[in-house]
Amino acid sequence: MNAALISRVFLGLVVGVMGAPASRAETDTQQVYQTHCASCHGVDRLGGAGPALLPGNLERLRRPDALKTIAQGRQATQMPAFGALLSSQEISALAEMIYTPLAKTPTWGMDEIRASRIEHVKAASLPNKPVFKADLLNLFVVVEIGDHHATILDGDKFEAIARFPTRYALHGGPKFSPDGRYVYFASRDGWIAKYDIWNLTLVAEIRAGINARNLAVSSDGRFAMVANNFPHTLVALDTRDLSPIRVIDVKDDSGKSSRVSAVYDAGPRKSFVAALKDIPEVWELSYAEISPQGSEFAAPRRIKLDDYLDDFFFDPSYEHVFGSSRGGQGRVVNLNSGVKVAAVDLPGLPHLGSGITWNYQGMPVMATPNLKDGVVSVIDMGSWKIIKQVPTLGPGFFMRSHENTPYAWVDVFNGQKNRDVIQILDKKTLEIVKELKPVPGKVAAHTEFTRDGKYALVSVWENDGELVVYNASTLEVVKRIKMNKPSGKYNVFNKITRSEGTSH
Ligand code: DHE
Repeated sequence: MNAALISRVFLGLVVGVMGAPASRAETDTQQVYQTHCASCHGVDRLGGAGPALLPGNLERLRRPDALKTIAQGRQATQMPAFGALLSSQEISALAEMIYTPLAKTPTWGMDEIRASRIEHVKAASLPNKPVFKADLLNLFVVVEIGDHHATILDGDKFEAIARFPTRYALHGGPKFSPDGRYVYFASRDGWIAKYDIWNLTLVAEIRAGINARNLAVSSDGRFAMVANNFPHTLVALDTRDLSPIRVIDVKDDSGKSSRVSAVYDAGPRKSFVAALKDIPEVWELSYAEISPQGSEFAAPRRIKLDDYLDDFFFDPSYEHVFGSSRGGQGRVVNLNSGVKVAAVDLPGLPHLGSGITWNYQGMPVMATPNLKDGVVSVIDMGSWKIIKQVPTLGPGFFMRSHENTPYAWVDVFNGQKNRDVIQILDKKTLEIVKELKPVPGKVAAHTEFTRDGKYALVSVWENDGELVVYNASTLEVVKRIKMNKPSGKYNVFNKITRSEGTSH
């Protein structure tokens, strides 16, 4: 953050605190914060080298864990232990403070976004030849959320080519440029990074929001679009150097603003499609034309709906979006006409974003795991009728398959029991045919296939975790690679070709 911005935000903080007279204890806690925390987390708690310490950004950190982190630090990060420096009362007061909203709502518009950009190296100055030997289309990017790193993995040898630090708490799938050379990451704190895989080099970073959901990269590779929870904006970036192009306020006709649940690239339509949490609309932002006036994304197309849709699945042509309202009925909307064409009653909380497709008895079907119920729903994409509810051992997050494999792999780690199991669904019979336990007693999650579909990689989602490589036909383990809470893994070929078995 630049000096002017720091002093402006600090002034805002002081005024905010003065606006509502602070108690002695609050003032003391502010002082403790400024002395020990501000240099990394920002004087304003908006983040810096360390993550933002705001209630919205900390939703996923339980308070007891926050106390523990302050007292004991975080292994393999720059977060030191304060247990010897601060009393337990001071630590509790700090924890209380970081879960309290700021007195003044912070601003994060074009000026702040532009000022945050760091160009580590000019992308064009880097050689157009990889600095290592491997099948460039069979690489994996593996996100390790235990210590906030990413690994570039050779998908033939299953060996790490590089491992590098990322921003705190990446979320959503990293996105690739169409040739697979660059990968773009988004962190929950709104940091977007561009990494050159061929040169194993971080190119640029920019903070597009204070609390982001995900990013999408256009199928022509020119633009990135960032979905923000806070502020209520979509932010368009130029992928060459991540410079910001436009900040789009997300509002309905009455001026009510909305969090953006996620944004997706609808490649065949040459547009981005955004899911909105608080207004019943779907937004489409076209990148079909290069505008000489630079007016890209100035006028999103707004499709008005009769309900909120915030989790999306697209059919392969991107003509239809199947959305769920997280608890309500699923709806299929034709993106050309903007008209709802079907309603689908799914139990629990379907995780449509993890849906996959295949051909079942001559018809294209999609299948989705369920965050709340132990079920995988298989749906005919012609009639949008449910073909089968396949019971699983518990609620799951992700499912994956590949054109060259007869099975879909389903995790079930979102419940209390059986979190160490991966279930294997036969795509022909729609029956579960096998259960795998990569490491008994340890959480198993998120599968991804090699480019040829011959091997499946599963995460053991623990700090002393591993990536377990299975032969996708025999279901035997062929290799185990130690990793620090590996979460998603992304195969370059499967992603850039939009394989039917992987999320997009
Ligand atoms: Fe995710 C993708 C939403 C919690 C790990 N998650 C996505 C996407 C959405 C989404 C909309 C698709 C965007 C994309 O890939 O570009 N996730 C949500 C939620 O609403 C939810 C339930 C609550 C929240 O706090 O945001 C949620 N997600 C989680 C987790 O708790 C997970 C398991 C751990 C974490 O890191 O936060 C998690 N989400 C992931 C991963 C992907 C993802 C690994 C990418 C999956 C992929 O294979 O493409």
